[in-house]
Amino acid sequence: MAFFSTIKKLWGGDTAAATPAEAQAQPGLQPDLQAGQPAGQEVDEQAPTQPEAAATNEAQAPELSQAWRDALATSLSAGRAKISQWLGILLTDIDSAGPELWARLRFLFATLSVPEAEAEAFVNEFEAWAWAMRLQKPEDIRSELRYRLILALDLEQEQEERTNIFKKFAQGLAQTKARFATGLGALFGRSGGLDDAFWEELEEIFIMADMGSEATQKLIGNLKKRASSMAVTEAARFREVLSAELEAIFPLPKKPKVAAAPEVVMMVGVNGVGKTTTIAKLAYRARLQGRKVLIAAGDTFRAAAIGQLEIWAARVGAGIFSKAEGSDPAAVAFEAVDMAQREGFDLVLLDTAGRLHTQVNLMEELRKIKRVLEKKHPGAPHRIVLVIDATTGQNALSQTKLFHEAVGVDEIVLTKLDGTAKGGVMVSVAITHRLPISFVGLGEKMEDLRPFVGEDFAKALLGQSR
Ligand SMILES: Nc1nc2c(ncn2[C@@H]2O[C@H](COP(=O)(O)OP(=O)(O)O)[C@@H](O)[C@H]2O)c(=O)[nH]1
Ligand SMILES: [Mg+2]
Repeated sequence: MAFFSTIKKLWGGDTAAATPAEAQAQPGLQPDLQAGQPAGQEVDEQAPTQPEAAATNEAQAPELSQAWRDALATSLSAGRAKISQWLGILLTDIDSAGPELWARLRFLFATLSVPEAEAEAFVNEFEAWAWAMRLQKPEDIRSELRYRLILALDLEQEQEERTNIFKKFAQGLAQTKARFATGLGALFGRSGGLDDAFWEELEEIFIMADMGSEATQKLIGNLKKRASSMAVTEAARFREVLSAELEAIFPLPKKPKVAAAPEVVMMVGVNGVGKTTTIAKLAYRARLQGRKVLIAAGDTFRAAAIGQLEIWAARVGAGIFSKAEGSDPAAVAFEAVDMAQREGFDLVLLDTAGRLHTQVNLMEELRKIKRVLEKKHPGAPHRIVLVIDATTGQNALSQTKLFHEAVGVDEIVLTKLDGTAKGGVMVSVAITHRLPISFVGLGEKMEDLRPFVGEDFAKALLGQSR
């Protein structure tokens, strides 16, 4: 889903880009490139819904030079979504977030025939963000604007952005890879065949990369089968086998069926793993995709947890539902969904406690929340997302077992992959529990939560390029 409701059709929603000729064949989809004036300009001047701030900006909007308009038009008419090129043009000679940038963004959106109200909302929200964050440095503006455009225009699956994410991913995995790759390099450099010594050494490398013994045994078993089916018998060709196996290990997250709004996502995980931060990042993503998000403060165990969520909600533009410290979390869940139904929210992200007096209490509490949600809103919770911290290595595995047995986990978000050598734990979680990893946390910034692609993970780990 894209924030700009009509725009993604321009690129077919996938890497297959519509050429200008193809777009022309579909009236209404072709950016108005030749006109010199953005499409919808007339509507612009008398849009009754325009917020006051925007109207003021419009009045003082600087003239955009013809050369600049031409450069943008040429880039857009290339027929592919080239976000870095557009950004380069948008930000040429821009050194602060101000009227010139807003005018350029409005022109870009109008040229792409983005619905007027949605374009205005984008510009106003970005302006408010830049102001609130006091982030005026060109590199901060660029990175935030890029993320917002990618999500609003639904470009995350485009070739360029996938390569970009892959680079970040490879950086985040650098330490895991270092531990993994040195041993593998030596092993694959050997001239011999796949004898016992080979398998033993491989096993040791997996254990060292924090895969754990159970998962390692399974992986070795799979690799033996795969090597024989691929007819690979020598160490020098084993990289292909490992790469294929790693790519196949990760199940894809299921798309939840949401019969009636809101979609309810229950976030679980022990304290400190990054649950609250991840809720904020997910809320932010969903907001930039044009969804109305309600965050529910179900961790009523600590007052600080409620306060932290309230601040995040305000910062990312989400609604918040909270009750006093010590309230029944199941009541929070119930009332939050009630509020979401009444007020037309698309998505509810429910935070939960990560620590109670005993583990039994915590699991009981989570089961109760789940039951209450099921009763209140058929289909809910649509997803139970377990957040785990990659730096905890093998602990991640026991946490997955605990939560999965108690409430049934649908998918995993793995945080703090940046700066750990223990990324191998992803493989053991995937092999042991057959659970999909939907997102990975590659840092503390909002844009550092990115969709996980198993194939890219395998390539990054083995030092291959996309
Ligand atoms: N480096 C890094 N830090 C993270 C990531 N995700 C969360 N954190 C940090 O982990 C700490 C704990 O996060 P919090 O969301 O409060 O954890 P919670 O107790 O599970 O809710 C905070 O300092 C976060 O900034 C990540 O992907 N990378
Ligand atoms: Mg928390």
